[in-house]
Amino acid sequence: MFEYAPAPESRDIVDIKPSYGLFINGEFVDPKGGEAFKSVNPATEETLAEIADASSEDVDAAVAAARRAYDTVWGPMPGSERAKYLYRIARIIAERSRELAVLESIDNGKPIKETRDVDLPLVAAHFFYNAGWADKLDHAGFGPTPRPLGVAGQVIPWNFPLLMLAWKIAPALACGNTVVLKPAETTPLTALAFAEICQEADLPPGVVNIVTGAGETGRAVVSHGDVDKVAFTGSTAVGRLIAKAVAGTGKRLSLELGGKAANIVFADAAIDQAVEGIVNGIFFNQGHVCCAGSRLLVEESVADEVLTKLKRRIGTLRLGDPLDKNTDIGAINSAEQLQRIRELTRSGADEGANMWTADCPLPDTGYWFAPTVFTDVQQSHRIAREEIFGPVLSVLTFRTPDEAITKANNTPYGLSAGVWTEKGSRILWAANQLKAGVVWANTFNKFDATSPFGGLKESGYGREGGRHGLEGYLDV
Ligand code: TXE
Repeated sequence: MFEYAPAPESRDIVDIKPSYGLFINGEFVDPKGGEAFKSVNPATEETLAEIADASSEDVDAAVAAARRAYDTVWGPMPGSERAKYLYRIARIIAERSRELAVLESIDNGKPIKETRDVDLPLVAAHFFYNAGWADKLDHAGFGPTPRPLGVAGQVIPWNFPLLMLAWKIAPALACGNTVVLKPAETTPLTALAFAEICQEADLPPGVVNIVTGAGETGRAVVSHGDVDKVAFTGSTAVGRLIAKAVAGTGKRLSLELGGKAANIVFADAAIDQAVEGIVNGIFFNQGHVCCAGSRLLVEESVADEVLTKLKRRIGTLRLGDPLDKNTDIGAINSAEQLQRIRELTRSGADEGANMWTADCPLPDTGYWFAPTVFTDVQQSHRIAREEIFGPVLSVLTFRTPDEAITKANNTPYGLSAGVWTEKGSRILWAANQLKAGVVWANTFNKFDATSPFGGLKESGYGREGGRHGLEGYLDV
């Protein structure tokens, strides 16, 4: 570990209330059953706030508010008017981004460096970008008279809480839909801050409704009879349940599920650059990333060099207080997720892979996991097949480009992949061979509001972001 002077971001700039209600029809209301759960800071295990636990009755009220707003205000509103609200929301997010970044880091455990430089700029960008579409839908080749779908029921995960909200809400509103969104139970605070932003922007009541709760609340949202479109990001297991619940109902569905991305390093790659990309690919956001480069496929002739440099680089990563601006690796989001990571990591060692862990002290309280690299990994090992969703890299080698592609595609998932090579022709060849929704070349984990993102195979279907992201919220 490096010695360094801590540079903590101020926690005082956020105002966390002791308890939060549900955001329905433009105001915060108590849940009908009076139930609540706690949101916990994963870096300290302190309770941050009591959060309302929405029952199916509360979800009914939220959907009714969304329907009313759709029928009377938002659906009939000209796109140019909707755009003004979205621009206003985008501007408020940009103005409050420091505060929102701190709140996200406290609730999620991710480093402030990431919430400040990645999450929040992208959140604002998605609102600005989609605001720009709202008045152009009739003239942009979507087909004759594009129309909104109605009420969208959206369920999101905890790894990028506010960014997943932006991916879902911004295009839905731009197209004229209204929304009932359920944030993940471990990270509700920035969605509730977003509800306040909707109030600040004078968004008409009912256009956005936020219902907090766990899987039961999510189930009530996606199976509600008056929801026209379901959008889900989360585990493949829950994605399957939702696909079954929606089957035969006529609802539109988009699913963004798990991944097990291959990050392929060819011998001719710029190795130092590739090492940075491998680190970013798997340790960004503690590896809580659906498109994380969790399988490193490295050409045998450079494997030793890559691994030596990689371990040296990992040794310089700073793990600790998410609010410290020097921190590279923050806290694992929950005790449950830490348990999952530990269990899968144990299986790697049990199945015969060689485990290396960075020599970095872990704080005494909170949920932490040191950066870990497995070598001698076989394709049949669970750590090569299952999504770990933590800072754990599985390394496999290959000898020929064909072998690299075969191994990369040997997974039920198909969300993303990376290719490191100085040969342009090989990049294009590999991009065509890889069964993945996104293929990065000489970079990894790059996101942009203008680009579509989404998976193949068990990683789901539908695209979010870019022009394609709007198609999921339009009918023609
Ligand atoms: O996900 P869940 P969990 C993967 C990752 C992780 C694993 C488990 O591998 O280790 O999933 O994480 C809501 N009907 N990903 O348990 O349960 C839930 O309340 C409707 C990958 O946290 O899928 C939350 O809001 N909704 C992933 C959301 O679904 C339901 C991101 C996601 O939780 C529901 C997260 C139900 N029956 C986890 N049950 C990615 N693709 O980025 C739960 N939910």
